[in-house]
Amino acid sequence: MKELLTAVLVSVVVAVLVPLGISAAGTYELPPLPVVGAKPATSFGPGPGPGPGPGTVSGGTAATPASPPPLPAGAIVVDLLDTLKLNVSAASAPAGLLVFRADNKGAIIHELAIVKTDLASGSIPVAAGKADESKVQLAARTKNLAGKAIEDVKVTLQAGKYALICNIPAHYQSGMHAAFTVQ
Ligand SMILES: [Cu+2]
Repeated sequence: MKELLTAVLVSVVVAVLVPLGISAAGTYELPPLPVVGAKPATSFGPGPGPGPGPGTVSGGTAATPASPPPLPAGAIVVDLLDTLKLNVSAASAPAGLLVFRADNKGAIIHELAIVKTDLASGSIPVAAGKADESKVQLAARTKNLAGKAIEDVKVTLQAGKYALICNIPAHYQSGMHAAFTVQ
């Protein structure tokens, strides 16, 4: 009688515990924890969207800050776009120390090169798919900027005619240039 009672008790205990994930052997399987306040991992580099297109070059800057660094006072903002266009916030500036913010709004790699030339911005001779920089005077340039990356370039420019270009292969020819005058 006592043995029967024990058997019944064990059965009852097992019947109660097993559905809770507790085996008769006493091991306890953790149910999946509810994830509270989980945030997607901070992602760096190209986000969702169109993948790398033609002309993508490996390398470039890696990490992208979650929020852009403060815009330096008087900075000239140059938006670099995957449409292979380049938008400049000003067409001219007084001679002296200037700050250009190259802001890659796209997903593919771009750069900004500031070159001094009397040629129209779109008339620099092209060699091997790039503007021939031996035909102009390079004043400053950014690193290759990965998608969403930003770089501020400080450069002292004398008065004259300049061109702002992205010289990633094929980008210049496709329209990534703008005239800029320093007065
Ligand atoms: Cu470009």
